[in-house]
Amino acid sequence: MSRHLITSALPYINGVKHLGNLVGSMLPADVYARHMRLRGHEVLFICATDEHGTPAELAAAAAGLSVADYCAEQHEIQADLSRRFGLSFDHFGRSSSPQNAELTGHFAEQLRANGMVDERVTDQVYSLDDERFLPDRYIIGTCPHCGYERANGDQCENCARLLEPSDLINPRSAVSGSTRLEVRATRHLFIRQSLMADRIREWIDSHTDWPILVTSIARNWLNVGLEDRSITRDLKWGIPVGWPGFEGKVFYVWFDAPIEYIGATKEWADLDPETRDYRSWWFNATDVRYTQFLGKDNIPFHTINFPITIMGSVEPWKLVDYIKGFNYLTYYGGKFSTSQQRGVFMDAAIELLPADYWRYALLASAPESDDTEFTWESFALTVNKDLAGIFGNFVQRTLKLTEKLFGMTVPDGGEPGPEEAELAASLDGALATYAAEMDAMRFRPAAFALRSLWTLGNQYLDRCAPWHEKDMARVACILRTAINVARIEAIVSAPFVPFGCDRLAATLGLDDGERSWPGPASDELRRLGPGRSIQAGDPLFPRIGDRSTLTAWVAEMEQRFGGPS
Ligand code: B3M
Ligand code: ZN
Repeated sequence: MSRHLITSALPYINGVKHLGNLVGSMLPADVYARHMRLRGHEVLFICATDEHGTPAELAAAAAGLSVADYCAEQHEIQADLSRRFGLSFDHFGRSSSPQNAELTGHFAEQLRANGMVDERVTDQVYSLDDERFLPDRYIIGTCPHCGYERANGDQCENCARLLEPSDLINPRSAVSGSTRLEVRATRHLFIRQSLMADRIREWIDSHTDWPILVTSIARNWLNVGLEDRSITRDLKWGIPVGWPGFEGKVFYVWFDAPIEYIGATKEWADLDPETRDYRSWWFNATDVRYTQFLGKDNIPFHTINFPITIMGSVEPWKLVDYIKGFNYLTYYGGKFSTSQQRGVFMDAAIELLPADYWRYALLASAPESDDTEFTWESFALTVNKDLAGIFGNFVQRTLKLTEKLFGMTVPDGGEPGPEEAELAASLDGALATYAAEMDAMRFRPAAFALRSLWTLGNQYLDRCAPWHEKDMARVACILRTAINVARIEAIVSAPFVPFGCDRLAATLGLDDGERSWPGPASDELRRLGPGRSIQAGDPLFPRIGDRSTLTAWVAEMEQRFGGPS
């Protein structure tokens, strides 16, 4: 047994996340956490809402709430959705917590003491009517290159040219539309990233097992050269810097957000200080293996910026051991878009269909080696073929026939023969393949391996055809064996489809001790012995539509959520 710290990228607070966010970090992290627990490891699975920054302020203003109230409300909404999707965080924290403020302050102090930060005065646009400095993105005006009237201060969305706010013609505030802007000098802290470039490169090179997606993005950034970056902002909402000369300034959201991985662990520990110690997971924690899950846009912050914070502290805080990065899930080839309401968001998804359907179907085509496309049709086909047609169907056939012939008990009779020996050997092989893919966090192949394992149950039933068998002792042996296959499936499928597996476990009357990772299949196939009572259950995974209505269902979903464009 070893200790595994697992974090998912922290979902930003400004609204419900879409399926791309879910499959790109939180969901695979959950499947891995559940798998590692199942294999008997000690797991701490941490996530939190990322609550600082201008987008939170603007979303709060749009909602007519104070930022604190807005964040509190949105945190609850996201926490509730996480639960409904079965995300088994040990703690779902908030980057606005006092714990994170304290740790962020600590890291900043350490960086300063070690000569890693300095102070610089920069010119920035101040809006007199908004009474605030405006980040480049919140200054809009006419593009000097193409004449587009809503170009942002950092880039023109129309011609894609990079801009400085001073390039804009007729600049105005994106917050209020005010044109009363002026340039003011303001003091900020800069982290001297260039000092760490060689160490970061060495550290990345030392991780030869990391996905190419992760190392290639990190190396691109290193090759361009690390610039010193400001880690403070002139905002009201955020973690106050609190140093003389920095009154009214807060840390930049991307400085404190990754520190919240540690902050959230401390939040968790503070809930039960007698038994929990956050430092045992983070400080001098050489016995801990730390794995991060994140989308590709977050890779630079996790391979460069956050490690620089850690290394620059010159304290033995834990660096990540393995980064599982994901490409994008696209919606009919395009981007999921919150503003255009294109694509599927977690709240709508969970109203529509059970969490297990999303969990399995999304991971079965996880964007691991490339971007992948979500379409309603392929989603429904995956659910209907794999979950309903293979796993659910096997369980249903087994239980129905058992009920009909023997009542709701595991039937007595017949010793296992060559068919059962062959089944056991196939199961051992399939379990080993599945476990290896899960250990390696290769989720698409893992889903494929799981489906192959499910198929073995169906093949066994088809081959033995208990419905044609005259010898009732033989029928009893077949159904008893099949019930035990269902038990194995209920155990090992739980990381993907936890809700269905809980229902199946209840149907089979399994207690927790009977839900641990299976040993050799020849033993496991005898675990639920004759006479034990089981319950009838509803179909585990009802199909989406039937053959005649599926096309109409797909059309309806495309109509409602946007479809091929
Ligand atoms: N909140 C993801 C995003 O909003 C960002 C991740 C933070 S991880 C420390 O794109
Ligand atoms: Zn332009």
